[in-house]
Amino acid sequence: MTITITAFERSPDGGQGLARDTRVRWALEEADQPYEVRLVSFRAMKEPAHRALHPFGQIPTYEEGDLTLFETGAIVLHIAGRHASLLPDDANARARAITWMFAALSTIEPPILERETARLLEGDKSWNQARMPLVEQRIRNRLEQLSARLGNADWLDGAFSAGDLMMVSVLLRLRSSGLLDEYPNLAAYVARGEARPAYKRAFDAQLAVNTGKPLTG
Ligand code: GTB
Repeated sequence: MTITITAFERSPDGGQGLARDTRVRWALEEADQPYEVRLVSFRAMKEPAHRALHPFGQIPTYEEGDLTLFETGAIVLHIAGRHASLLPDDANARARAITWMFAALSTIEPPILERETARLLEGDKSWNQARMPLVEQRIRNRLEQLSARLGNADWLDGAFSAGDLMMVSVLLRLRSSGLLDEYPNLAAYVARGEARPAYKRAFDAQLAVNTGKPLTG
């Protein structure tokens, strides 16, 4: 059955992998699942046809036959559930990998989003300069804890899983902040994720949409 996802017609980052369709594309590439992409404009995202797929008027969405999903956590979990390359068969290992997916979305991503909101939407407020160090410290606290847990391992719990896919996707949002570089094992962890052929295919496909250049090879 054809899988169709939605993505920005024009991403604010020019297709540098920050929009959340990247993690869905990455999961589909890891699972070797072909998919189609329907591009939507910011205006179309808020119209009834798209809101019927996504109540909050956002991307990405996922359609497969009569199934429609939104929320990248749910979408990646759905894809991963059918592919041992993303979620191990062993019940306990599978539950732990899912735990890391939730940790990425519920514990690590919120302070990172808070920083983005503070920068992009509150940069002109008089109190922004005083608040920013507090926001960044909250990120550092989480990175320090994550760094301690990862240690010298390649991935968070044995083999690469959907937990790593989600964690790397979330950490990537810190790329331009310099914060990740304060934790060399986390910076190396993210680089390992980005070096995966499936990630590269996902990244290139998103970039091609935004540059208008066709994919090669
Ligand atoms: N919790 C939802 C999920 O995980 O699926 C969040 C979905 C979401 O935030 N979607 C964003 C969106 O549709 C795109 S990814 N925004 C438009 C809107 O709300 O009107 C967030 C994003 C977008 C662009 C960049 N960038 O270019 O740097 C980074 C992150």
